[in-house]
Amino acid sequence: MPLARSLSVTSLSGLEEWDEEFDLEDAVLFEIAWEVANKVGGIYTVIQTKARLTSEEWGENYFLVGPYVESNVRTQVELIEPTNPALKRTIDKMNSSGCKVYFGRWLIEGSPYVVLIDIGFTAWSLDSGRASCGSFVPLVCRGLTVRPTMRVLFGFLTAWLLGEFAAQCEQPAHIVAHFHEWLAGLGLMLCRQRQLPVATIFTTHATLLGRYLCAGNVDFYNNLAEFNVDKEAGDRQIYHRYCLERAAAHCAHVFTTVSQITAIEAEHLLKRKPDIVTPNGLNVKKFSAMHEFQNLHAQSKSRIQEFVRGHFYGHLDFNLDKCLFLFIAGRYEFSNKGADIFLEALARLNYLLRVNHSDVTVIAFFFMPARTNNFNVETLKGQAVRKQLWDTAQTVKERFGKKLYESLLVGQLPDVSKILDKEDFTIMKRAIFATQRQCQPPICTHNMLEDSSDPILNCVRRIGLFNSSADRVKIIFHPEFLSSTSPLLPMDYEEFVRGCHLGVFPSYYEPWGYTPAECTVMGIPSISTNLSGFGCFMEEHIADPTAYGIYILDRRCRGVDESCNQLTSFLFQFCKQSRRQRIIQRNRTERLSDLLDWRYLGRYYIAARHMALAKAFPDTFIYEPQEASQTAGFRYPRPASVPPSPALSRHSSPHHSEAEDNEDDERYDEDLEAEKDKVNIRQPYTLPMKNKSIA
Ligand code: G6P
Ligand code: 1S3
Repeated sequence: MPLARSLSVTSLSGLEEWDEEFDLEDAVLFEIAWEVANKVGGIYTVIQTKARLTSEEWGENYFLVGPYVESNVRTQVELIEPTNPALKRTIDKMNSSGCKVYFGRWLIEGSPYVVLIDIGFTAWSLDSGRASCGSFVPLVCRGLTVRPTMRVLFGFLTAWLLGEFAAQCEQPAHIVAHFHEWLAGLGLMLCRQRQLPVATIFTTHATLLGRYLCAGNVDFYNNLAEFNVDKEAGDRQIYHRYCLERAAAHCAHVFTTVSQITAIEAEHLLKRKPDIVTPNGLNVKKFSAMHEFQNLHAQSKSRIQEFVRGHFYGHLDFNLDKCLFLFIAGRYEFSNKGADIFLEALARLNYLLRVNHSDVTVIAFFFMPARTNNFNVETLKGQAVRKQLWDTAQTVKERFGKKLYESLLVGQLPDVSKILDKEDFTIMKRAIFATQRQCQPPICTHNMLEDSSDPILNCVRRIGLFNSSADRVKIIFHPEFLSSTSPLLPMDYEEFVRGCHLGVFPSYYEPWGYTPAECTVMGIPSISTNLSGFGCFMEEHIADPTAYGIYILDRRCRGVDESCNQLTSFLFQFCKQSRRQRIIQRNRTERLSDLLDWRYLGRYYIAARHMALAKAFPDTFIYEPQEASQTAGFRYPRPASVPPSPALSRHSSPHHSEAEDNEDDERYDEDLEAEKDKVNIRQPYTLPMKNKSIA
């Protein structure tokens, strides 16, 4: 389905003005990123989740451009012949000049077309003199196969692709090229330098310098205006990459970032204020019944409980039914992602739970990939012991069942004192003996290559949380992303998140932060910060975020110790909730998912494209600035019933019945739905592009 735009035509001779919508068949959208069909981090999620909506909007005229990675293509892409004649000619021409460019459908929702460039082959081809793309690729790339050169080549080849495509179009085409992150930035710069007829957009998902400065213990946000950016980049040996990023931001017709906080950062570090903020959305799955996601929580939780039974074998002296599962996940940037203050807050929480004689046990999972040489023996043994106990129980149960059956057959009730014989007891005793263990349950599930310098392990050593019986807070560090094929914890990430009680993401540097957003759409409460794009976005759109299970930690105006105390207090309050309060809170969290759906957030991308078209083709398109303000957001009101906090909740009041609570919630639900309909939050947003009046 091609893009529709409204054509507003005014005759100079005084003829009537009319508006007409027609198919804009000559407009083509290319979205270019290193993470197209290539999972590295969050940009993959942006592109993958947005694909359905963008495909619906641009239909056959939407192409994603990324690097060809054979292992990814084998599992995710169906290679086909290019459907667009101009693109087919472009790819043929590039291939006959020594490149390897593939075309296919990415097998994700929306099945978008992908153009994948084999950078390695092109590098080899250049090196061996087989490629005839000399004018496109600088000499500096030849003979080099290091990673930065790959990215430089990627930029060159994308610019070549776009230039060739423009030349191959029979009619002058209106091309929009949306580049993500500095890795693709060189392509954008070349498009401008060669004056290609392309409307360019550059989105930065984090600034290179920002990430480096924050990781280096700098008081980043209070000194944003003070940094000597060139010097700082040079000192950190990222000068060339930083220049690419800064130049791409300046060359783009439209420059965007994923959040307001990164917009401020970009203004100071890249010296360009973004034209529009394009927040990240998700492809939200809706269940027909509210309780379905609650059931999924219960199912996944029981799988996590199984794992915990194995991991803590011999030390299962806590009540699993009163056990809360917390987790943090993401790129292993210890302080940027807030793993440092999370650990410190866990130590303080442990103290609070102990002195208050709480019967709650907290298990905090850390999923941050680090270098390992596989699972450790003790961890694997835990699951084997658990399985053996299960098998033993099944064997005894069968023997017991058989005796019971035989007794009933002869019309007698079994003699309960004899139904388990000596052999049964021997089997059971042997199984119990196997659960004895000399050491504490392990903190880390893997053998770490850099065990002695690992920041999480060192912090655990310092705070002394070693999974001992007395500790109310236990820690499990799984230095690898989850996978449903893992022999240890065979769950995928989504399944695991659903089974947890709280996601904890106290990041210091987090341009957006998909992890808390993913929790939200699954109805799992989370802690984020007012330094993360997600946290600020939620603060702006929700009257009382905490009531919805969106805890936003203040890391702007408080020192580290104060923030840590606030985090401890969030965690402690959470531990004091009853099961019923947690269920109510999860329902509320899940209601926020419309806000994070691309159907709502896609509008910012649309506005960015319109802006770029109007800047690149000013004779043809107009951008009306109110488009950006039309994107102004919806604000969730404070829930009708009080927040499910133990201190404030009416649930503890004897006068407030469960039926009253339910009524409150139903009334609130209806009001909220009516409010959402007013701003049309659930429908895909479409805003036709306007073109200039034609005489
Ligand atoms: C869901 C299920 C309930 C279950 C509850 C446990 O709501 O539908 O049957 O009791 O989860 O909640 P909890 O917060 O204790 O894991
Ligand atoms: C970046 O990935 P990261 O985890 O390195 O891009 C993500 C997608 O825009 C964003 O969510 C995240 O905050 C950034 O940090």
